[in-house]
Amino acid sequence: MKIYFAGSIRAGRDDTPIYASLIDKLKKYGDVLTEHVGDKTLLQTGDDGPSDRSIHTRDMAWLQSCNCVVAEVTTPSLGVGYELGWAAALDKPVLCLYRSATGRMLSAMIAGSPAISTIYYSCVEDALPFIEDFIKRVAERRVEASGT
Ligand code: 6K6
Repeated sequence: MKIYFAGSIRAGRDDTPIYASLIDKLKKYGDVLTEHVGDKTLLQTGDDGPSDRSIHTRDMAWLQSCNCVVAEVTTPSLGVGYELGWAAALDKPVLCLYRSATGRMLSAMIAGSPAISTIYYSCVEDALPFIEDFIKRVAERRVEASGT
């Protein structure tokens, strides 16, 4: 199972510990292609990595090859929104995780998308049963698609 995890980078890194914890849990189910999203050394302003074009090319290839997308969307991010739009267009199963306690409201384009499942949670432990259920449904869909 190839899992694409999405979370804010240039839109702010305050939630990095939550991304790291979610990625750690997701690794139980397969390969997380975007483990770097939870890397606390990857800073919002960091510009010493690959070019933006190569980041886009690599991430789009991962998005196309993945079996599902899990996104932490509490910090609103243009890059994550872009990835979610592509994931929906590519017919990837998508799970969004949103911490409603922040007082902000999630974009209607995410919360209202029929192609995206959204769960509202307060801590990672609360989200785990929903993640497990989502991954189980993705695995079942893969089995059905392979005809076995
Ligand atoms: C590193 C430090 C500052 O900017 C960078 C760029 N590095 C990136 N490396 C890998 N993936 C990235 C990078 N920038 C954006 N992404 C992708 O977009 C990730 O998959 C995230 O899910 C999403 C974050 O978008 P922004 O708009 O918050 O950066």
